[in-house]
Amino acid sequence: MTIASDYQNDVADYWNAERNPVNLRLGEVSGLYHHHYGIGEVDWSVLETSDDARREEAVIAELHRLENAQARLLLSHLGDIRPEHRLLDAGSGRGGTGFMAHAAFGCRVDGVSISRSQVDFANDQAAKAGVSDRVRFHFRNMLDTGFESGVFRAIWNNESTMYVVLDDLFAEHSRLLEHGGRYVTITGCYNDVYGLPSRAVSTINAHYVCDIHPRSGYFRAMASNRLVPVSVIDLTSRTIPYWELRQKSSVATGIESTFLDAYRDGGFQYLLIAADRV
Ligand code: GPP
Ligand code: MG
Repeated sequence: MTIASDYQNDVADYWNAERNPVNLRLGEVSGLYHHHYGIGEVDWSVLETSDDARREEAVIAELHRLENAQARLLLSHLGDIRPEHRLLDAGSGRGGTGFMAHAAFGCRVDGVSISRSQVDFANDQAAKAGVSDRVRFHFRNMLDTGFESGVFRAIWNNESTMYVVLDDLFAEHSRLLEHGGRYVTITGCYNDVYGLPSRAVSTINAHYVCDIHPRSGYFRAMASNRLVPVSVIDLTSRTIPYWELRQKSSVATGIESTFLDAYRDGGFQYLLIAADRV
């Protein structure tokens, strides 16, 4: 059974209905549709374009460029990936990171999502790009994928860990990864050195029907599941410019100031964690 709880059903309902211009308009720029945020310096000159329609287009292209940069950074931490390796995108959305992985490494990529609309959308994109034999999306649960043990060289979660219990997730990843394989996540987490999460974190949880984990929860669950961190990068300062531009854009959704407040007060962090399966 792919959807195993009322909560997962609520999550699937959200993503089956989701049509935010901030995702669809950005996706139309290059045909890569992402469900994650961006990193890197903003080219603020996009706001100076005098023609309204052209300015809007330039801002959207700039946000898309920053989201691509985020996915590229994640992929650069997967290690030495060769065409014979297999990769898994856990919580694959409309497929953006998976298509970039296939383009970068030439290997087979599988993605799983509990949203049927997302799976269908991503498989349509694969067909359009003529890569359906190498990039496949499945209506499956990342906690119980049904794939054979030890077949993946690398697995990632690009902003999808906040929908699951980390111990359950990492137990499944640990089963699926070959010995010496690599796991990478980019995620938002609350800084539990300060104690419990702020109201901003609760607002983000309510907005996306998710449950943001404390930072320490990642390392605890990895240690329990044979995943040894090899890189931890705090991307908070590198994602703030993306949110500042997004806030000024026509595709803002209303959650922008909440992210900016949460990141600026130090209670919430945008992290990349890479770990080896030992
Ligand atoms: C959504 O991406 C990402 C999440 C719901 C995960 C939450 C991430 C955190 C860092 C807390 P999206 O591209 O669908 O969102 P939006 O529609 O806001 O662009
Ligand atoms: Mg988005």
